[in-house]
Amino acid sequence: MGLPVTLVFPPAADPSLPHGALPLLGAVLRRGGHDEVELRDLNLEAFDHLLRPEPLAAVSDGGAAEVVANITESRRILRDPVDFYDPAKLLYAKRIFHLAGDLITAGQPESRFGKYSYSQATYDSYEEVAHAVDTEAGPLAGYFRDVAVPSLLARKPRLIGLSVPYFSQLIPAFLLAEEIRRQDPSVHVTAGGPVITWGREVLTADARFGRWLDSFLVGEADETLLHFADSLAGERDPASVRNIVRYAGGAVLEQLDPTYQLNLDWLPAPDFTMLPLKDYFAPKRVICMMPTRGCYFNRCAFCNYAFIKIAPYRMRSPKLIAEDVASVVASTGEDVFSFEADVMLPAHLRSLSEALLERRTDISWHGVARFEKGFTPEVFATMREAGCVRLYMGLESANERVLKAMDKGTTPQRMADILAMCHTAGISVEAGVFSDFPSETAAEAEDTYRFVRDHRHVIGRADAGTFRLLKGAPIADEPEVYGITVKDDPARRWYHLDYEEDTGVSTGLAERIQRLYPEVALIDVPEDILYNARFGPNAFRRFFDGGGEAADPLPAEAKLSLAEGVVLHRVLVANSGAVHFDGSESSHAGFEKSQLAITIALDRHHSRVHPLGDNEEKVLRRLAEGDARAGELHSTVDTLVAKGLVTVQDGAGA
Ligand code: B12
Ligand code: SF4
Repeated sequence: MGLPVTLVFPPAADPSLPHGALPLLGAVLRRGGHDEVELRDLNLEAFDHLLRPEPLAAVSDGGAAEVVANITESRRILRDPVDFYDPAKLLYAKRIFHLAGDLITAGQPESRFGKYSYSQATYDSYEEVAHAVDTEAGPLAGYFRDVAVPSLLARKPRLIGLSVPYFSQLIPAFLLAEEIRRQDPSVHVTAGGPVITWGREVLTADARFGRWLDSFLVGEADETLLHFADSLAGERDPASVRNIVRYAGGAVLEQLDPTYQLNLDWLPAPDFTMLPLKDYFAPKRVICMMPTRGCYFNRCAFCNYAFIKIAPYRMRSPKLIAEDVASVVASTGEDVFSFEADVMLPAHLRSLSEALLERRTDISWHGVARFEKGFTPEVFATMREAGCVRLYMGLESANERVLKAMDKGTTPQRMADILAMCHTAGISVEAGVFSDFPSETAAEAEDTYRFVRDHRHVIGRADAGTFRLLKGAPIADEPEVYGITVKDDPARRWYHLDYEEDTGVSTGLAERIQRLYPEVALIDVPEDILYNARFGPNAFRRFFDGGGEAADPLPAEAKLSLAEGVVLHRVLVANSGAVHFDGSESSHAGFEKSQLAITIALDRHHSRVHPLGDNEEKVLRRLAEGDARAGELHSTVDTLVAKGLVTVQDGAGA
């Protein structure tokens, strides 16, 4: 019996996979005697509800006919076990999906509904959050009011817990809480997750946040949420619940315990059957589990990763992880996993692999590691044998001085060696890279660009971004060491900090690296994992690379047009992973100001994404607007014809 609890994952995040927190917290609560726990992925439900022909047609002014006409087919492709693996179809469906997200928020410049984006509002104070909730409700307002909240409340939960790992969920979480309060003020609303933990100072400084929340939990909350549910059920003294902050009677009551850490072996296996797995927008769901928590290195100057500053690095016993995997496979039939922890030691990746091999789990998995000296070809071979198909590694920079300044604890040579080892073992690598670290020069950024370009055959995907100063990162705690002046009081900022820099330049490195991996604008990490699991390392690189044969130069009179199936898009990719098409850069001045802008040509028929240089873009835009002759345009036309983006019209020409 216990307490009727509903745990909610609010929009907006990736609707292709379940986040790991709810199935774990749900299993903990059930084991603790709260049988009536329900999990609701309102992110998935919102995508499913809003990105349909009817709601889209209602907001379309006719200019978006392609989106309305193709959304049903795109939804089908994303879930289809055959068509999903056809890159041309997947690209098309993803593009329509992104455009539909833009369309549903058309006319509301402050919001964009998409994976990892919703409101652009800042949220460093109660006033800012209240302003966003009052003025930027967008399409979620009606959806929460008429559909989501009535169905949440139908079960009469006494506790609703909001899970907030992504910033793109923050304003929607407050909007949702507002609506829950309006429809039933007696339900206790709590929240947790990395974003809530990062914001604890802002949240505790102002009792008015009690407008939305009755409480929130800080840090890892598996055991503490259970204790809190017990206390609401009258089975535990509320004063004994650790790491909870409560809003009561106009006051804020903190019960923080900075020494708290959980023994990971205490946890049950996550229960993914509590979510409607078949409804996600993917033919298979990547199952996220965290075998370790925290970071054993914990030094990188720029990093404030989730909870690494709160609790130390720990690993769950490999045998138990293998049992968890086996139980998820048996109960769901899923066989692609993501062991995406904050980071894992080479020795732990090896012991996890050995446990999986011993348990004979037949899965493919993605993991995360550092460019660490403990890696050897044997470790990678064991990992590959145990199903590892992909790793995320923070490369950040390939310049010795910048790496030292970041205290990254690795070298370009070690990176090159480890990339080669992964390649030999058959493991694809996604490399995180960012530019504009304070003091970085253009020449140093150039080293990184060359490194990535020259290792493109062993880097399957690059996650390129620009430096942002984050609260809690070592560089923010010792700014003078790095030649920066922090302009904000960190206690009054939720996450980002403004700063001034003595030296350093904006290098444009991230955009240039993005051009080496144009597919990143359309293909998200979970799809990349599924493709690697199915087709082997660097799957998208192999599909998208190529281009046509060298062609003879065209006569000046040749009449040209865009090849069939080619569309051009200005794409903005934010550090958060959000993607917007054809937007005006200035309209994203808020949270996403560090976005990269490139123009891509999407060639549906040959399933390719081409990045365009300035000249190529000019020529193609001109062709898209009407016909033109080769002689009128630049010499770039020959290259574009060779790439298959431009065709010479039949019967025309010299
Ligand atoms: C797995 C993972 C992914 C996976 C899957 C994501 C998913 N939808 O599930 C993948 C690889 C796809 C992914 C991608 C990205 N991710 Co990610 N990801 C993670 C990671 C490493 C683990 C998440 C997880 O499964 N945790 C396991 C659960 C059990 O832990 P948890 O969510 O923290 O939950 C615990 C507590 O927070 C709390 N809790 C959680 N919910 C609730 C609810 C209540 C009511 C309560 C009381 C408590 C509570 O209790 C739980 C148990 O202790 C986190 C880092 C982290 N340590 O959380 C980053 C993280 C969530 N990702 C992050 C980011 C930024 C990204 C990217 C957007 C990065 C990028 N720029 O590309 C990309 C998106 C890529 C793309 N373009 O597609 C950030 C999010 C913060 C932000 N800035 O918005 C995080 C926090 C990493 C970080 N920087 O610290 N990610
Ligand atoms: S960037 Fe990775 S290795 Fe460095 S401190 Fe953060 S989590 Fe640890």
